[in-house]
Amino acid sequence: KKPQIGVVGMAVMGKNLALNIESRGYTVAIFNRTGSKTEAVAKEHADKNLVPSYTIEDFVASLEKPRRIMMMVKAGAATDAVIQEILPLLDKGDVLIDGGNTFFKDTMRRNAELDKSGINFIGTGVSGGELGALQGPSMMPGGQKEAYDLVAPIFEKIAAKAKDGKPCVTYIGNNGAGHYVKMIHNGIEYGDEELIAESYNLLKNVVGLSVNEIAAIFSDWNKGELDSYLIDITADILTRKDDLGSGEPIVDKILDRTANKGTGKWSSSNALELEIPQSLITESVYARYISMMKTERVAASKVLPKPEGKVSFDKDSVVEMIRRALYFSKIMSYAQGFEQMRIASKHYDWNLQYGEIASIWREGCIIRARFLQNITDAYDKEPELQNLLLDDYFKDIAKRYQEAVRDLVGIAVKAGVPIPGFTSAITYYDSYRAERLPANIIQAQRDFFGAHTYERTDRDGSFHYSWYKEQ
Ligand code: NBP
Repeated sequence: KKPQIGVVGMAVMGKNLALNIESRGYTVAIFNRTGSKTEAVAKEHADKNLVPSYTIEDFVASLEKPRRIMMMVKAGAATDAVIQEILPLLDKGDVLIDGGNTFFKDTMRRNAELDKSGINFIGTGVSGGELGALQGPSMMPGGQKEAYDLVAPIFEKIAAKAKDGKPCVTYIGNNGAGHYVKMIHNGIEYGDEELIAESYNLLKNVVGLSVNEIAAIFSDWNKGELDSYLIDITADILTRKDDLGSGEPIVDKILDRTANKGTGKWSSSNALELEIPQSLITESVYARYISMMKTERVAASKVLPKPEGKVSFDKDSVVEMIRRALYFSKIMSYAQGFEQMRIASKHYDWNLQYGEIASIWREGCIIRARFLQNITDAYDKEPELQNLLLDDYFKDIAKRYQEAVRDLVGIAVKAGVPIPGFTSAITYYDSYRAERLPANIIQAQRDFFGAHTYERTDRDGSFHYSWYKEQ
């Protein structure tokens, strides 16, 4: 039987995705630039319906038509190189899929270029890491709708399934929409990770709890509204001991520097480009950057004074205060992420379905969490919802939890512990709900020094004040 789909790229993601597809009853063609990798996969899984090829020509020729080819190669130049090699071998109506972590504008460009030759191009976000690829990722495909329909049966089989049985994949929109939504997913992931790290820092260095005690707290939090993959693995991480034998928790041995692959930065730059407030993700990106300045921080820690006053708080209530602040701040982060998608959807003409997007993140991906159901419910109730905070459920959480965030921010600032995520969350909340911001002063300044004119509260039009005229 001819393979119904082919996978290019036999590194961990491509291999696991090919095995996942095969396990759902398909025959899968496999190819990798370095043939030995293809050979190793074929040998290791000789009992499976995998068809290895060692030239790109053989690989393309082996496939059922219209061909479905999924690329799982390094994003960027490698993806362009593979497209250039494959393109002359394809026929009109074939579907080329890029499952890499590609920048959405590259996908828009490739989609438009390939469309000229009648080749369909789908850019799909794939989240869930290597285990997700093998067992069921969350997938965010964008491109020609009719091309998506050709791969939908396969994608729906290989994707993770939510508790209601729905596959965690849905058509996102034209050209780069899928990779855009994956980019926002990754930005949100940065925010979630940062908020969890800040909570750990406060529990450890302000409350003074042990790593074991913090593990138990996270584990407990995971039973309630914070129930999510990232809280769950953090609880697990905190229970692990050093594998090099010191007997200490492994987290105490891990250096406090976090690199990044750039997807958080993409979300933030796009927010700046479209002029959308995206402070929590952006602060999370900055937090990673400042973490990388370890040598400078160590030197500064020796010369810059720390706060002198003592912080006082009620030990019994502070853990619940942190839990509330974490949930409140997570909601602010998602409110910003969905706001960004709403504005981008108009800007790039995608018609994104926000409830559907939240629903395909419920399982399979790194940000999977119980509260995504609340987001889906909010958009089911009101598809044109301006901001998540205006939904009754989220409004009620904000009402009940805001005090905890305010108290916690006070404690942390007094203690001198950085909380860029929590502070940006409460600042966003207070800015978004502010009837009047001090932007009148900025307008006046701009009109004063640059004659940029100003708008008035009591009549339409633009005005210029004679700042230099004697009163
Ligand atoms: P890598 O991102 O490490 O890429 C390695 C693959 O790219 C190999 O198959 C390699 O072939 C191929 N490749 C390169 Br590099 N340059 C090439 C070229 N010029 N022509 C043809 N092939 C080329 O693999 P990965 O970690 O499996 O990830 C694959 C994609 O999935 C990436 O875009 C990644 O960002 C994305 N992703 C990864 C994860 C994850 O958890 N790892 C999660 C979600 C998405 P070779 O063997 O001949 O060098």
